[in-house]
Amino acid sequence: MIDAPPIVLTVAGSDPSGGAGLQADLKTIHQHGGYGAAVPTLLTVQSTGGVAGVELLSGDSVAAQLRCVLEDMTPAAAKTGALGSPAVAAVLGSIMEETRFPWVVDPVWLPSRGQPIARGSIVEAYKTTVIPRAELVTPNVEEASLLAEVAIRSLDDADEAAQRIVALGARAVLIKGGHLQGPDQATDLLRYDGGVARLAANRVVDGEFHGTGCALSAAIAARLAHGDELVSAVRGAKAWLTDALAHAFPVGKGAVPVNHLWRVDRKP
Ligand code: PXL
Repeated sequence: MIDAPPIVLTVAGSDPSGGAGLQADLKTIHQHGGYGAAVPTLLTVQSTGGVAGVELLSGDSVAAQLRCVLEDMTPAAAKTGALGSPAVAAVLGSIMEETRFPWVVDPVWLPSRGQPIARGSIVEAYKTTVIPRAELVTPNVEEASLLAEVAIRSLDDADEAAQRIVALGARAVLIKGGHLQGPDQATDLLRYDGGVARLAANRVVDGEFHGTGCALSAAIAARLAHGDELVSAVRGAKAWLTDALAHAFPVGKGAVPVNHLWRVDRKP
């Protein structure tokens, strides 16, 4: 027998077309040299054309899956994707409290195409349950704006929103993909440990892509699992995602998924 690679857990929804959700997370974790464990929270009916239906799992089901896996193995890091309901957010939040490894929380409730993938007061649930226990939260501008209750039109607004999300208890926040300095310039804003970093966003790669948020948060979790510091995990994951988008290929009639199998250049 050989030594196990770091275990990376994803708690997320299923995307049967393989571009987003836990399918994307598992491919990303594997590609980063981790062992992926995956707890589904919901099933989508989905193609590359978008989400056509959603079936949520209960809080009890997600809690039972998580407890069973966590009694057996200890992840080095975890990420969350779509949770689907305040009930799932609540059980996840209390289980996160019992763990000692870092959690990357990617807040997800609206896919770019198709139906919402959450019901009930999901924004409030994120704020009170999982965000306070997160190592890193990775909202896009719209999600950050709802979580922080701040209209975001500038990088200063984004920083205000990030500080409010940190005030909820998260250690760090990455606000992604804002075109806050004009259409040609995109900057991601990372607030952590009282500091702020403005990260040049991914070089714009032409195309309509699917699953970028899932791949980014899974890549960050995998890098944390390997022992990377937060800022270098974020920078490394962004660089990998840019290349994975530049080397994406169509698989269906709709949006093009991230090329999760793109090679990882990880400097330890
Ligand atoms: O990309 C966000 C996302 C996350 N998780 C699942 C999804 C989507 C978007 O469609 O379906 C399961």
